[in-house]
Amino acid sequence: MAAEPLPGLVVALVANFCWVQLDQPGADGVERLLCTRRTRLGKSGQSICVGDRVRVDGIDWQAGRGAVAVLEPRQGLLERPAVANVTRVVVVVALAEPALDPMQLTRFLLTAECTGQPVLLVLSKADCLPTAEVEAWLQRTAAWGYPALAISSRTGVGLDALRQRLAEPGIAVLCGPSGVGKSSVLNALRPELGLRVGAVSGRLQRGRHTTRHVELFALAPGALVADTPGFNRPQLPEDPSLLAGLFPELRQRLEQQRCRFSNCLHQEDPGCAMGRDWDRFPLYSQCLVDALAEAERQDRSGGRTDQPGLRQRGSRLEPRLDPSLRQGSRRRQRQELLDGEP
Ligand SMILES: Nc1nc2c(ncn2[C@@H]2O[C@H](COP(=O)(O)OP(=O)(O)OP(=O)(O)O)[C@@H](O)[C@H]2O)c(=O)[nH]1
Ligand SMILES: [Mg+2]
Ligand SMILES: [Zn+2]
Repeated sequence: MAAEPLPGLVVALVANFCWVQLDQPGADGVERLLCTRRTRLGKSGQSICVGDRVRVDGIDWQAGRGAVAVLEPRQGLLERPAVANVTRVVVVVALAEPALDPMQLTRFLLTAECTGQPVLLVLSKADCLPTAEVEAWLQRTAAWGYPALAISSRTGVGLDALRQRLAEPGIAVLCGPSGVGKSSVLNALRPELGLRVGAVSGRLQRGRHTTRHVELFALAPGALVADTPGFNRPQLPEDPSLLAGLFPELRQRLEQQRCRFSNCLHQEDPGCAMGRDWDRFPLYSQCLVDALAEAERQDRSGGRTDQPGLRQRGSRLEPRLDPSLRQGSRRRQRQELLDGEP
């Protein structure tokens, strides 16, 4: 009997299988099926992610098994941790144990911004830091454009506010370094989940990579939250010229005021509307240098074909100028003669 494939949501991946939560329970109230992937999905080059909408057929209700027959188009993708159809990215970093590292936090915020979805910043383990220091971090990150929530899974501080945000319909993803308390906060919000948590250890109080898989949990009707494995160093976007658009404070300033050159990289260039008088300027500059170095490395290994339109000079990046634009800047021409560059 060839029934219509049934719609559902991929809630977890396990080796070559995935767990699919059916939109409508089937025979005997079965809600979840362990599914194999059909080869034709593989041939079209598409790999299934948690958060994907799929259709399942070949169902054996008694064994609770089926096969993914159709992968529906995606709205958006968080690349790492891989989650499809994300509607909110919740970046979680600890205020202490492990200590908050502004560069690491910035890299997480950048991957979150890449999705184009709303980003919520959560500062965890508020019980580990004096209130004044927590307040200072809240003010600092608010100036970056992130009105953050300070929470503690231990004392319960901030959990009601977070619960409210996570109860909005859609798919929210908790992401951040290992050991910051992502699984702990889900346990605090829904104790029956009983997720595994692991103590931090070592001089840097690093986490132990306790969570191994991405998994979606329901916090309210229609509101799903993904717990994800922590990691330390998110990749930067492939195209370095996209970086500026991923810093909300830069984005906001540039909406009001324009730089002299439309391809300005905001590195203290003359006529730059941003200048250097903003907190994350050094972090932004470092990201730009790192992103370019990565792009060049990819270029050399033949990993990419597009040119980012930037070049490195010492520790600075400059746009590769269109020759017609170059004539506009005598100073730059002179400088280039001095540098021995074309
Ligand atoms: N003091 C304090 N400790 C906390 C808090 N939340 C979590 N912890 C502790 O931090 C450690 C790590 O917690 P986890 O929830 O496993 O962290 P995680 O972010 O899920 O880590 P990974 O799964 O490795 O990515 C555990 O020992 C928790 O008890 C908190 O609010 N305050
Ligand atoms: Mg965890
Ligand atoms: Zn500028």
